[in-house]
Amino acid sequence: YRTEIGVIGLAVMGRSLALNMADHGFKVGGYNRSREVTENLIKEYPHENFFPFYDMRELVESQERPRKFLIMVKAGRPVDMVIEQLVPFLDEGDMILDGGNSFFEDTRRREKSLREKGIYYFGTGVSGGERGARFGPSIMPGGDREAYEHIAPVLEAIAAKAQGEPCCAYMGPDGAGHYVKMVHNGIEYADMQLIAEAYLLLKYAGGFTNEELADTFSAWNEGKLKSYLIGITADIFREKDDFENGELIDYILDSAGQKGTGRWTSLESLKQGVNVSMITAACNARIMSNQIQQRKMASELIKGPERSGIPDKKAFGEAVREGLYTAKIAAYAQGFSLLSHASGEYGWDLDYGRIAAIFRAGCIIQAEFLDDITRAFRKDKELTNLMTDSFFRNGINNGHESLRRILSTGILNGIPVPAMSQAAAYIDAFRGVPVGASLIQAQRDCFGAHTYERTDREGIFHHDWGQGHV
Ligand code: NBP
Repeated sequence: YRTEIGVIGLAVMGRSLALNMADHGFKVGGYNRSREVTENLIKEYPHENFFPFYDMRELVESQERPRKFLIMVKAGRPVDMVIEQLVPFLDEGDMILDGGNSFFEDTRRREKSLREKGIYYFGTGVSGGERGARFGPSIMPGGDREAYEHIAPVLEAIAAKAQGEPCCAYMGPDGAGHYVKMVHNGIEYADMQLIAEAYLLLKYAGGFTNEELADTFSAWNEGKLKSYLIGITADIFREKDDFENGELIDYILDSAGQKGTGRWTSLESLKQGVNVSMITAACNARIMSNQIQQRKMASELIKGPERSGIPDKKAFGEAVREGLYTAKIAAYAQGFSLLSHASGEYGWDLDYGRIAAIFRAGCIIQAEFLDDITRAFRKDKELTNLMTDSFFRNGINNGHESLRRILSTGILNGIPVPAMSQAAAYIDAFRGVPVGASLIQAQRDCFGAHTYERTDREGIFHHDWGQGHV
């Protein structure tokens, strides 16, 4: 036999992962539906450990047993098509890993149907984009616990390393890996939106120039906000434009794309009954950003407030930093409570400390902050919301006033700050202040006899409101 693992789908991600495995000494067979892709790959990136195949059966026959395949094709129907083509050539005990961004319900279905055929299926979240895949991504595999031992050596070898530990760990059965990847992406949406709002506040309320923004974000990247996203943001503000004077950021159309994993997280959270309002706000912010024509037209019709200047730029910058950090705690609290709820719902027994630990390198949300999350979950395995951990509780207690102050500045200046606003609303509802539900219960009982409970006595009550008929 010539190969130890086969990669099916050699576009950007499949190619990068295949070469990463080959670099680590694994003999990799590669197959792509269109043969030119494979031909170009061996021409551009020849590697002694990479073997091209143009026939799926030959790819299968080249491998030692149990065979292992990593499918890296477009999520959805293409994954089912590849499985249909591959499975007839496989034997019991062989393994298929789907490394794409598949929807976890699809993964649960595929895992179940392949398990009935004796084939192990791993829904494997991979984060870090092309560069991560090539030189060390964060990897979230879910599937059969025992069979995982067969794929662990290759996945852990190619994964990013944080303080020497691989950023890859067994997540749980069936869809657990893809679920964690989905929530990772949801958190990434919220994280990016919060940074964008900090940018808007500094620029339009604080009057920061691109150079000042770059310096501010660089300084932030030395402290508790230190992360991949803050680092690239600092560099983005310094990037000169190729065509015009000044920095590229000022020439990029104000309309953001999305591929759907943030939206999945949001839809799933409603199904689970978990509040991830900041992830939803981030999805909505992108949706609003896409309405370019309407925004242009409405800018002449709908008035905004006069902008007032900020007297002390330095103090404002500091408040934005604190507010951003506080909102970030709320975003992660939301993401991890969704994981916690889903773990119970689907019977996954997720290890949140471990999940935060594998996000520390390789992926887009990698940050110092994740060490604190791991510490919180290691300290208290029953922790249901990060905001109750003493470290994060202090963070919120110290930073909430800054968050409130910058939010008011934003709103008074007509700057949209939807994710930060949701952070404040989430923190306030969470800390137990009245949320208006008593009135809602009264209305429900009034128009629909839905009953209500009381604060002063046990039981279910219905009041004859006398005016409930519509
Ligand atoms: P794409 O998502 O662009 O998919 C292209 C690959 O899918 C090509 O190899 C293509 O073959 C193959 N393919 C398609 Br389309 N339909 C097929 C079919 N019916 N049968 C067989 N092969 C088929 O590739 P990518 O950007 O490398 O991403 C791969 C996966 O990784 C996706 O699920 C993506 O969401 C996920 N992901 C991407 C990133 C990223 O940064 N790009 C990060 C993390 C995860 P062809 O060459 O013959 O058309």
